Amino acid sequence: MSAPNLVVNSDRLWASIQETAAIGATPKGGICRLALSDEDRRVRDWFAEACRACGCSVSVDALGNMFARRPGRNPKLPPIAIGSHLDTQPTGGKYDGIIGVLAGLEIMRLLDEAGVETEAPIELINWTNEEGARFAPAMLASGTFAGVFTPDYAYAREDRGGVSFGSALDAIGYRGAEPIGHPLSAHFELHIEQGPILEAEGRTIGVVTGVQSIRWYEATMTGMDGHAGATPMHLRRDALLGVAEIVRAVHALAMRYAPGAVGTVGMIENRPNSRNVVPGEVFFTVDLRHADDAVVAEMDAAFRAEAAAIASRSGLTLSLEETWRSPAVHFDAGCVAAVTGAAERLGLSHRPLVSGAGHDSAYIARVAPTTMVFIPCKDGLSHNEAESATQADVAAGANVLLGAVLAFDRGLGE
Ligand code: HGY
Ligand code: MN
Ligand code: MN
Repeated sequence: MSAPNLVVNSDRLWASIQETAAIGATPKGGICRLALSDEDRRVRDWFAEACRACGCSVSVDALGNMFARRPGRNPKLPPIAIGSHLDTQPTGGKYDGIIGVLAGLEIMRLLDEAGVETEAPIELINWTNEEGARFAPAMLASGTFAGVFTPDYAYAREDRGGVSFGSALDAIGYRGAEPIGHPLSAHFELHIEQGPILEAEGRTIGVVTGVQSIRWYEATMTGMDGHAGATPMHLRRDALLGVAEIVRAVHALAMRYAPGAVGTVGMIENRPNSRNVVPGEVFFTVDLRHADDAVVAEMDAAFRAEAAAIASRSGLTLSLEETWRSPAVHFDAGCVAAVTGAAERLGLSHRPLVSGAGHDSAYIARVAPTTMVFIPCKDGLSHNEAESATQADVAAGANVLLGAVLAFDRGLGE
């Protein structure tokens, strides 16, 4: 049966978002569901059961990526994928990644109820470790699926407690039997914008044309531990003072390339972190981004020079390593057109957007025609427990996702 004018069940989708938000809920109304944690295991178990309950077969690959597949008329066609992630930041919100997976679940439920037969199989994917909060880099499992990383590299990533990705995957029982990587006809992802543009312009849908360029660094600044009371100021080699200067330098660098550039020092581990010891060693991270790879390369060179100068004039030693580079991504014009057409058919206000945040789609775009659908989030806030979106916008995004997937599917059948 072809797809009549299907509309997602907004209340059911909203209820699933609120139900899963209880897994890893934080007192401030957010979620802490770090990749491969026990909370991640619990939401994965919930997800697998919900997918099976609406007629999907569920498989797991060797990196824990979960695939819920609904058969189509033509089994020779690779599945059209709807993907995103269920892992969160330590103080994450209820919508980042989650609405992409649960809107896909709602679409599976709807197609099952309506007895719709698509041309291609439809495959709903929960990508492991999108956030990179516990195991760097971000998008590690989708990147391995796309051939960017090797499985051994992924398994060897360690969290700050020295636990490896591979051992954490085994600990939650999600090292699946499926090989990593299989053909996809397309990949569509619904996500909150995580920025202020759609809300500021009063638009409901962002038609995502690409993802900006990202570079991550890990660094250690080394000085000398000293007594906070007995060490005169001119004799100190205060590693934290040096890092404080680097924090300001990263901010100033991004401001020089603003408004398109951003720069963040997100992690700082101060050692020995004792109130009466001059810090002798500080671990920290840097995240630089811009839509243009060439600008990020310029920022990289400037950052390295300024950080080295700060260390040298402060009598400190800096070790700096680039740990991740995700080049700017341009999404598939056919997929972008499918999203634009779906938004227009639904009479929803929309505009093209380049994503400031990284997403699994950025890597899957290397192996399948890919694009994303954005909806607004309140005040553009994300990676924050106060992250919020409206039920109406989530439903609108899910209906655009549905319309784009079905339009792409019809195209495969022609
Ligand atoms: O880092 C990012 O942009 C994404 O949230 N993982
Ligand atoms: Mn996300
Ligand atoms: Mn995120």
